[in-house]
Order: sequence, then C-alpha cells, then structure tokens
Amino acid sequence: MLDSHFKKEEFKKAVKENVKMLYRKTIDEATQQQIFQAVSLAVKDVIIDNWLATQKQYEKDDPKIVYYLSMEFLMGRALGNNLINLTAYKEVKEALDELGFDLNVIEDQEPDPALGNGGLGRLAACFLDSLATLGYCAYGCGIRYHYGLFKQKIEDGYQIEVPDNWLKDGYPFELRRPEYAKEVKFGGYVRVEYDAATGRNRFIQEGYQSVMAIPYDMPIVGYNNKIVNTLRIWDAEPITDFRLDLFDKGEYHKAVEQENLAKNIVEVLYPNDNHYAGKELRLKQQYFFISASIQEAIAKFKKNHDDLHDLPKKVTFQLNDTHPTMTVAELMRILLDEEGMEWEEAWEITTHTCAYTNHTIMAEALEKWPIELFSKLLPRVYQIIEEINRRFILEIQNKYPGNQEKIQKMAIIYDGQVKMAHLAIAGGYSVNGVARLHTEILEKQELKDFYEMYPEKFNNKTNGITQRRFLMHANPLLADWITDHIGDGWITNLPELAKLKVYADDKKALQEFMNIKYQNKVRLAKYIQEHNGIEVNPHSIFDVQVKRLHEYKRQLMNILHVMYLYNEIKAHPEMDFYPRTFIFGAKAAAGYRRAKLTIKLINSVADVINNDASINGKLKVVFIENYRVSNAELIFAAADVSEQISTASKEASGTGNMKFMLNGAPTLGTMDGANVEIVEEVGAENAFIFGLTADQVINYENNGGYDPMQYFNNDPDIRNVLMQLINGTYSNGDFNMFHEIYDSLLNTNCSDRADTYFILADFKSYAEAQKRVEAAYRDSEGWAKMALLNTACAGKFSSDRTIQQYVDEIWHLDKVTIED
Ligand code: GLG
Repeated sequence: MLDSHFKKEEFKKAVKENVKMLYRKTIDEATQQQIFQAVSLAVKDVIIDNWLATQKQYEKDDPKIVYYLSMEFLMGRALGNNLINLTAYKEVKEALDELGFDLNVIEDQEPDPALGNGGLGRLAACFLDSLATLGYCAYGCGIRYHYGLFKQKIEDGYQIEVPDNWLKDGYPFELRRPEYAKEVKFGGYVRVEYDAATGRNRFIQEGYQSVMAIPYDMPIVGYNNKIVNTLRIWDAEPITDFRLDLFDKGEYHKAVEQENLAKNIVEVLYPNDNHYAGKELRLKQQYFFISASIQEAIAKFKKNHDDLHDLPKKVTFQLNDTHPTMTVAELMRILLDEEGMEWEEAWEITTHTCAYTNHTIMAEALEKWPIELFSKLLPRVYQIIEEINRRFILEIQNKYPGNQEKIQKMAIIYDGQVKMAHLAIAGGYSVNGVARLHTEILEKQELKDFYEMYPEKFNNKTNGITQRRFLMHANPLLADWITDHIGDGWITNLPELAKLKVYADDKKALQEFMNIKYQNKVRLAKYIQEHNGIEVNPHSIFDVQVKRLHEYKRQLMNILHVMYLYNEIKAHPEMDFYPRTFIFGAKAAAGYRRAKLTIKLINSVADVINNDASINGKLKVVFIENYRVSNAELIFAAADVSEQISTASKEASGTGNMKFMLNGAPTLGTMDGANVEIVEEVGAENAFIFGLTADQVINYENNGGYDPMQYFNNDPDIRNVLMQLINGTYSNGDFNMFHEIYDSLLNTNCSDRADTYFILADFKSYAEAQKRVEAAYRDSEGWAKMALLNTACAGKFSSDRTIQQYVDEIWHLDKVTIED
C-alpha cells in the first residue's frame, strides 16, 4: 500500500506546502508545533483517500455495524500510530530526517487526547484499532470534551490538577461534520395527545431546552488494510436559529440558559475512575451523546433499509459500562414516539440490539440516579423506563411467584432510584465481564439473581491490548528484533509470538533480548532525569506500578513495602541487596482525598530515601508526574517487574498487566483479574504470585473475621512501618500528615472497615514474593528466559483476539475488504 500512497519526495513537498499555506512560513522558520500540524495534515491527506474508499465499500457491502458507545476514549497520540498502521513510519521518519526534523520530537508536539480516565477508556481505544485492523464496520461514539483528563503536576509532593486544553492549537486529525447535527432535548414536560387516526396516544415533549449535537470525526486507521473507521465524538452548540426579537424579557433569560447548557455539557471529562459521583451534569452528558448517536444510527439505517424490524440484523449497540445505558430507553423512545411502533415490537428490537459490558464490581462505581433528578431532566425517557420496570417486575413475579425479595433486589426503579445496570441487563441480549474470574464473580456474586434469570445472556470477553501501539510503537527495538527472528506475522496475529519460545535457551538471543531491555531502561532513565531530576541506575531492577491511584489497587502496600525495605537496609547495611528502582505513576481523582494523600506519601518516602547517601543508591523511588498514554509507552518498554497487586476480586481485568507482559516484564501480582489468565499462559514459574485469593477475600467480606490489628500486634516489621506513618519519619516531624492512612489500616473510627483492602493480611506474602523477585533477578540468564517467555506467551492478550470473540459470540459482524 505504501507504494501506491506514499512517495517520499511528494510527502516532503506536501509538508513544505502545508507550512506555507497554514502559517505563511518557510520550513526553516516554522516551529516544531507548526511542523507537527503540517506533517499531520499530509498524513491526513493519505488517510482521507482510504477513509472515502472504506465508506464506499461499506455502502456497497452493507455490513452489520457495531456502535461502540462510550463516555471515554483514551486515544493517546494519533500521529505515530497512524503512520505505523499506514506502514509508513520508517519512510516518514527518513523524509523528516532529510528535512532536518526528528519524528520523535515532532510526535512529542501532539497533545495526548485524554478523553478517558484509565482502563475502560483505553480499552475502547484498543478495540477501535482492532476493529479497523480486522476489517469490521464500527463506529466509536463519544463526547468531544473540551478539557480531557487534567494534567498532573506535583508540587511539594502533592498532586495539583491543571486543565488539559488539548484543543488549543487545533487538532489536525478531526473533521467537523455539521451536516450530521442532531437536536437533543432536556427538561420540560410530556403532553399526551389522543390520535384518532391511529387510536393511540402520542407523547409530545414541550417546554424543553435543547442543544445541537455536532459530530467531529476522527479516522481510525486499520493496519495495512486500507480500512479507515470512524470515531465520532459529539460537541454541543446552542441552537442558533432562535430569534431574539421573539423573546420577551423573561424568555431572553431562557435563551441564555440554553446557550449555557451547550457550553457546559461538553466542557470537561469527569475525572473519576471506578467511582460514580452522581452529578446532574454527568447525566446530561450521558443523554446528550446517546441521543445524538442513536438518532444518527437510526437515520443511517433508514437510508438504505426500509424495515426497522431488521435493525438487530444490521446494528448492535455495545454499551461500555452502564454510562451509555440510556441507549435502551432512547431507542425505545424513537421506535415508539417517532416511528409509531407498538411497545412489544419496539421492545423486541431493542432487546436484540443492545449489549452491555460490565467493567467492575466496585459498589461505588454502580450508577443509580435519584428519580426526581432523572424524571425532571428526561421526562419522556423516564416514563419509558417506568414502563420497562413495570413489565420487568411482572416478569420477575411470573418467574418467582410471591418472592418479594427478588423484586427488591432486581427492580430497575427501587427505593427512589433508577439502577442503570439493571436496565442494561433487562434491555439487552448480552452481558459480559472482562476477564474469566470477573465474569465468574458477576455470575456467582454481584449479578447472581440476573444470571439465574437469564443465564443465556452472560458471557466472558477477556480484555486485550493492541500490539501495534504497545509493542511496535512503544518498543521499536524489540519489535524489530522479534520480526528478525520470527517474521512479522505477529503484528496482526499475536499468538505467533509463541515461535519465540525456541529462543528461551539460546544464550545469544537472551542476551540480545536483555540488551534491548537495557536500552529501553536507559531511555526511561533519561526521561526521569529530564522530568523528575532524579538520577536512576539502569542496572537496577525497574519495579513499576503505573495505573490510576485507587485504594483497591494498593499502591499503598507497595510504598509501605518500600519503607520496610529501607528499614532493613538501614538496620543491616552489610546485607547483600540488589539495587532497585521503584517507579510509580498515577493520577488520583481530584476529589479522592485518601488517594491524593497516598501520592504525597510516595513522594515523601522518595524524598527521604533518594537523599540518604548512606544506602549507596541501593534504593530509589520515583513518582513519574502526569502518567498518560504517551509516557506509558516508554515505561512499559523499560520495566523489569510488573506490579499487579490489587486485592483479589477487585480488579475486573487490568490491561496494563498485559502491556508489561508483552514487553517482557514478569508479573508480581495477586490472583486477580486477568493476572489469572496471564499466569495460565506463561506458567506460575514465570510470575511471582502472592496473597489472599478472591474466594478468601469474598469470604471475609461476607462473613467477617478479618482483624488487621492482629498483624500490627504480632509482626514487628509491620508495626515499625505503620508507626513511621505517625511519628514524623516521612513528614519532617509532623505526626498528623499521614495519620489518616494509619487510621484507615487500623482504626474503625473511619467510616469503613479498617484495612478495607487487606493490605496487612497480604503484606508478608508480598514481601516474600519480592524476595523471590530479587533472587530470580540475580540469576541473569534465568531472568532473561523468564522475561522472554513472558513476551512469547502474550499472544492471547491481543485486542484482536478479544474483538474476534465479540464478533463471533455477540456482534456477528461481516468482514469487509477494500477492493482495489
Ligand atoms: C475497568 C477496570 C479494569 C479493566 C478496565 C477495562 O477497573 O480492571 O481492565 O475497566 O475493562 N473501570 C475500569 O477502568
């Protein structure tokens, strides 16, 4: 494809032309940002041809479409990834070299579109990459937040949130599509009108406010197949055609409100991961993008099909968590009110078109909306949900006559609240978890009643990641080395990595493998030096935990263990200790106090340890500021040890765990989420597993009997570390600074049970697993083998595999190829 689309000289010319057209400058006068814009436009030009061709092919083939509906798409930078998928990366690098520019530096000019928080949003981005690469017709549908996830600054060890104005220089890869604008209505009331012609009631929303949803399209380039799919994110604009002269003074005020509604609605992404805040604006955001997306999907369907009863044959709406669950009611509204269908037929269509993915069992993440808020904002949608609920309760009563408890537990509306997960399950044909263990817990525990009622709806889809970004782009040295040894089939067929197993005993290959790791560590060390001013030793073990900061992920256990190691080194200076660098990266939700205090603790411990000359650099602690997709790529490539230490049962899957594995870092972790399947693939001897099992944790939670104080009383190491939280060791003598953390582990004067996440229960087995890591690392050949086997066994964790399973078992899409 390169030959037909990419000619180096033409490309260089295009860049020069773009600089001239855009900035009235010659290329040597342009800033790096301007070069980035010019290069991106030249790349977009190539993409647009493929984009058009793809749409033509779709029109011709009329394949089934999946709409992946998600409040979050954590895309990361597009330029490098697009070049990789166009198979033009190396050529463009050369072309830019010849012009006197460094592609890496140009890539660094791109803002990191952070329209997501963490795993859920990044999964959506990986899925889009795989859908395009596998040749399936898919649209991502989301929101064009003007401010993505905040940028994190660390000041005096504390997290400071800085707004992320990612659109300030203009984003070259997006395309505004005003011709597809949709009106979305909020508030007002529903007038019921009898229609004599049909003998039915009509429901008309009146006295509402509305906004226009304007789509912006971003191209999603498939790997080397000319397919370009679309991520469609909706912006909001005020309805412009209101005539001020028609408004008397009172209504002028209304018009301004309408304008503000548009401004506010897409302003900012809520910075919560695995936690639901229950804000009205969030509910507005949900309905805004769902209404626009579903209206558009129906309009598109109607363009070339005349019977809406065929919708399930041609369309699936995949709900990424409960955030888009409004889809069920909005689709019903359109079918009933706008298409004039009867309830039964509308319900039949809806329940064969919607499918729901659950991403967490954390109770605080479950969305429940107060009836008053919901019905006021969305009066007609609420009526429909009431009717869905009424019929659903009848169904429960039919199945379990006289069982009031079932109704209490399963109703969609109960106790003054609308329960979005229940609506998603009742209103769709599929419910999936994101790793085998997670799906089992849903079936046996969290969604037990629903599983009993609809076992056929439940299925598992273990998450995956795209190797195009997280190996090819993130780790070019390793990618090339792999291709030299086993060919490049792995780029679109990751299980081919298994061919690397023959090198597990090949000394030369192992040496090369570890040498690449070393070079990646040097690259990261340079980044850390530049960004943190900390010098780290690339010969030390790089032990990494990067992910959102959350108590269940237990960054706290990690740093408490670092404190323990430091105590050991101080107490036994003669002890043989392999140098370690503990690397953290994590954003905490802006309102999550305890998580933010944990960041402060990590930085305070880092301060003390990094400045203690007496330990001869044996221990370093680094907190990487503003962890995000772009620096994640550097970090995964450089990691020796992958910390996946969540309380068993709490991490639904994890995807960072897979990125580390792919880049040759063994997992140090609990039997949680997809760690279970990672260990199954690579073998327990090539991972470091510790801690309570999910069953043990659930058993404590259900039956009680956990007493953290017992560890404090009986274990002097643990006691020492905990006392250091309140004796000023890491707070310049301030006893109070970390008292809350101490209390959270031991005291029940906090609202929740002490040590909710079983840190003290797992501490010793974690420390012991860390000892095994050290011993294993000392055997450099054994370690190299383990690292290489992790890469070789990562084949299962491609999002290509995950998507193929969604296609085979849920979506049933048709494969498309672009004809020349
Ligand atoms: C979740 C979970 C992760 C999961 C991710 C993608 O916490 O364990 O890997 O979604 O399914 N709420 C999340 O970010």
